Amino acid sequence: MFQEVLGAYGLNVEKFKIEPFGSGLINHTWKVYSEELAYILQEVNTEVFRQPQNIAQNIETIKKYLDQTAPKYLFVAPISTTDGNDFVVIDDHFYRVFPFVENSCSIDFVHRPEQAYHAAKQFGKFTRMLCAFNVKKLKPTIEDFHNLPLRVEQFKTALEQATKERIKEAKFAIEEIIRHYDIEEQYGHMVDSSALNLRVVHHDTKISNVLLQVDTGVGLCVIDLDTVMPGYFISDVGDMMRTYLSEANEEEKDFSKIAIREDVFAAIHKGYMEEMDPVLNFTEKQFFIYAGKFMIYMQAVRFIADFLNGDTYYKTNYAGHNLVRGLNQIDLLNKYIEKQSRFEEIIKKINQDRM
Ligand code: GN1
Ligand code: MG
Repeated sequence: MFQEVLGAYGLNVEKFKIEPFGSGLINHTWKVYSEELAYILQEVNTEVFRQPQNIAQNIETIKKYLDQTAPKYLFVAPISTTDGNDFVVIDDHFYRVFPFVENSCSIDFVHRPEQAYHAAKQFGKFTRMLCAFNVKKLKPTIEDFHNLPLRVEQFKTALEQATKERIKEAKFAIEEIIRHYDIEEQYGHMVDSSALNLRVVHHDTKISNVLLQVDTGVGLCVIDLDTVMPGYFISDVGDMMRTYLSEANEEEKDFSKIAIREDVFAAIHKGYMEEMDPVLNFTEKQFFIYAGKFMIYMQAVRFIADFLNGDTYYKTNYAGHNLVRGLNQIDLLNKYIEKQSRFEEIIKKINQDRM
C-alpha cells in the first residue's frame, strides 16, 4: 500500500522510514520521513467520512480564499499527487499526504495554562480568518456531526436495541444522561432562536490538533481539518473545555484524577477571545460557559450510545472501554457544572479588567 500511495506523489518508498503517528480514534496516520524530507500520510476512515471528496473540496476552497486574503497564514493543506489530485484512492481506500511542518510539535495533554492559551488562540484565529468567508460554500463532511438532539435520538435508539447485559452494565451512565436532558433542551432553544451564527468551525479542538513551535511552545497553526465545516463556535470552545480543563483525559479510569483547572479555563477564554471578541455577537458570548456543558455532554452521549451499540464507532482497546470513557465524561460534566459560578466570576473579572 505505502509504495502505491507514495508513488502517486512521485516519492520512492525505499527512501523513507514510515511510523504510525498520533493518537486519533478515527483515521490512520503515519509519519513518512528521511533525513531531508518529512510528510504525514493519512488514510481517511470512510465509514465515518462517507464522502471524503467533500473534505478535500472544503480544504481546497478555504485554501484558495486564504491564499488571497491572508497569504501569510499557515494553512496546512494536503500536497498534490503528480496528477494534480489532493488525494489517492486505492482499492476504495482514501489517502492523502501533508507536508510535515518544520520545527513543530504537538502535545497530548495540557500541562500548563499557556498551552491552552496558545491553542485557543489558534482555533479562534482560524474562525476569525474565515469570518467573512461564505460558510455555505462548505459541505458538511459528517452530516449533523454536532447536532445534539440527533445524538440524543441516537442514544435513545441504541437504548432500545441494546442487549440486556449492556443496559445493566451502563445503568448509572444511562440515568445520568437522562438526568441531564436539559442540556439538550437548551440547545434546542438556542438554535430555534437563531442566537448563534453559522461560522467556519474546526469541530475537533483537542490539544493534539494544534502545532506548537518546538522551542517556544507558541501556537503555529491548527491541523486535522476533516471536520472543518459550518457550525457554531460553541463546538470549538466546548471541545477545548472538554479536553483541556482536566489534566486527566477521557481515557482515565480513575475518576478521582478528573479535576477542573480554573487557570486553564481563564487561559482558554483569553486565547480564544483575543481573536474572536470582535467577531462574536453579544448573544453568542452568553453561551461561552454553556459551550463546555454542550460538548462534554454530547461526548458522553456518543460514547455511551456506542457502548450500547456494541462498540461499532470508536476504536476500543478493552471490553467496556466506551462505557469507561462515557462515565469519565459524565464525571467531568458534573464537576464542570459545579464550577459554573466560578467561571462566571472569572469572565466578569476579565471583562472588568478590560474596562
Ligand atoms: C474522534 O479521531 P479523533 O480522536 O480526532 C471524534 C471526535 C471525538 C473524539 C473523542 C469524526 O476524534 O468527534 O470528540 O474522537 N471524531 C469523529 O476522542 O467522530
Ligand atoms: Mg479528528
